[in-house]
Amino acid sequence: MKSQVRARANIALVKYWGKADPELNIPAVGSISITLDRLWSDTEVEFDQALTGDTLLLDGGSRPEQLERVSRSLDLLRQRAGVDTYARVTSDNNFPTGVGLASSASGFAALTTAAAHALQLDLSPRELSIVARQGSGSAARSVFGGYVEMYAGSAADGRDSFAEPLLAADAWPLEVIIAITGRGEKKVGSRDGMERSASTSPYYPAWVATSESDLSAGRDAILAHDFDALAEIAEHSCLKMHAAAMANRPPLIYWNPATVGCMQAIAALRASEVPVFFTIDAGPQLKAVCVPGARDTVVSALRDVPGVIDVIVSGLGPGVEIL
Ligand code: 2P0
Repeated sequence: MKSQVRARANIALVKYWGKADPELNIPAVGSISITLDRLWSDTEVEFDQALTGDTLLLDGGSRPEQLERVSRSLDLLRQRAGVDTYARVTSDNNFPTGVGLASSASGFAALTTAAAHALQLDLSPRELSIVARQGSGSAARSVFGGYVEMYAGSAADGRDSFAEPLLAADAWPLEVIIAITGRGEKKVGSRDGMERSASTSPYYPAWVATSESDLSAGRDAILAHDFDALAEIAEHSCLKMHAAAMANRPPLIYWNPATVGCMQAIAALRASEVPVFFTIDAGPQLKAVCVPGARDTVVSALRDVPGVIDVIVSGLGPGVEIL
């Protein structure tokens, strides 16, 4: 009744922002991501009849505010297995939590896979993705490695809202350089931020209305290994998502001055024909995506931006692994 799983973080190149069904956590738009090899969550789940409730140890500390969400994911799998035993969950991230580095993606993908394995449920990767989605939308993508597409789906019960592989990591081995520009946990999480966009941002309807064409452009660029086309659509999707959030009431700005400095550094590199583009999630870190030959140039340009605290380099990685 015990299993340990490693799941990697992913970053979206065509972004998820907004929900069609907050209860079942069905996204309003599809998304396309890459799974990273250097950022992961190692999560152990042990079902134990001696427990009187689920317990959670995250990065060595108890996080009572996260426990309810974890228990809800465990409940989905307990129902399938027909058991009501509580579980001890221990999860460690090898990167900072809650700063816009997709810890909920790797965390819920690892939690779902470990719990299903511990309960000896024989779920397909697609079923795992559906269950992971209900913990965190982006977690549905971290079940898989390489380039991944998440479908919003249209079924009311969410059965067609899952991720699947689009292209293997080694078919087009891009690299990601993450510029850390702030270490504090964000004040407004993506869940609250996207719900506020849906209810208050005048740009949210346009965000949803243009998502299908962005997904199609992103998918085509990846399948054709067309770096310039991917750069264009990824930066557009990122800036459009942030524009929608900035127009929330109250406004939501995830960037700091160093985030903008990094964006300008990446724009300057691309103007001098270095194959690199940026994306930014619900936090101040900038993620630069480049071809392997441009890595050192990009690392050094980002290190020179005032306010950059650290730089993490990653390749593309695999999906969930049972340890
Ligand atoms: C993404 N983000 O596509 C977008 C871009 C953040 C910005 O997916 O509410 O933590 O748990 O489904 O998955 C982060 O949102 O949100 C996210 P929930 P999640 O990567």
